[in-house]
Amino acid sequence: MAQRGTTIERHIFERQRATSSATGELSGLLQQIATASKIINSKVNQAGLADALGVTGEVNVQGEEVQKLDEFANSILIRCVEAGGHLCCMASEEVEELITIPDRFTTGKYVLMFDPLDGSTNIDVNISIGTIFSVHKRMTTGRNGTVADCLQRGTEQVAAGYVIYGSSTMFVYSTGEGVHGFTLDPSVGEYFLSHPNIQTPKHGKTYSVNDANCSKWVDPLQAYVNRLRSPQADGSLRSARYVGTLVADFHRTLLKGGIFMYPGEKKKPEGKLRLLYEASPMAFLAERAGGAASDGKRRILEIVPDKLHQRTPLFIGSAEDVADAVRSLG
Ligand code: AFP
Repeated sequence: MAQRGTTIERHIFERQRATSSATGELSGLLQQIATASKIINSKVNQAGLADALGVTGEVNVQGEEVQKLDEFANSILIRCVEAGGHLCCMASEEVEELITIPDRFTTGKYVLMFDPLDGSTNIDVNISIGTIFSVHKRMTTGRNGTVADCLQRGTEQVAAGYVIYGSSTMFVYSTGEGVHGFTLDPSVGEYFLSHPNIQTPKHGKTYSVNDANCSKWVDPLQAYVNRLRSPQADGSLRSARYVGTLVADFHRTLLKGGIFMYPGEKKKPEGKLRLLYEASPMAFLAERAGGAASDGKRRILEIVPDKLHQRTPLFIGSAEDVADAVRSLG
């Protein structure tokens, strides 16, 4: 087991050495994502000074205003990984179509999907934001990957992770064996292992949901959330916490337990969050840490996507709390 203080590069390399079939391609890709995150972090840290706040005037594929930092993070991520020779294609929450690898670079066996800057509405008010990523092995052959390579079940992910630009910057990832968290030491510009083998408690006292949407939910969901607001059998009360950045709400839930949910609504049963860039990578991490993730009926990781920007309801966190939510929804 890696020691606290191990650099992320060494950690990735040691995991590669422990896997006899590893070629180093996934390790190379993860290191490039880590490098991109440091560049994004540096921009996020000086956002108010560097004229990086505010909107670009464009609207993205999700119908949301594109922030300058969204656009910056998206292009830095693409630039850092496209030349590595590890990828056959990419998909980003910010880009409508599949992102191909330019002809001047070689292609590889992996597919990368990402949300370059999660929590955009929190950028201008200095609240935690993040980057989320998910890696699959390609299914098709040929030089370029296709949309079919992206539309795989979450169970097929070979790696997933996120970066949280918070009170400190952390890189949290899993290649399937354990979930490991690294904290960026800004004085050295390096991530060091600070949270080895994260385990989510089976049950937690916090629930996290955008409460203002309550009237839009189906009755069983309203009844369930009402129960969370009420004293528990032993008289204790839960705590409500909601940042409005999935990365931040998930990070807290991963470490402390409890449940985060972004449910569907009566008129919008598919919910808001994107399966491929948000729910699926977080579900991979939650399960690897002993937690669970459901859309209310099925495991998130078992959903077969049918389009790149598909949305899904999400209930994620402590295994017992997610099971309780699913039971309550009937
Ligand atoms: P962006 O990545 O477009 O900023 O969306 C943030 C987000 O998808 C997710 O991070 C939050 O959990 C959720 O939206 C917050 O949504 P509400 O503002 O509707 O609560």
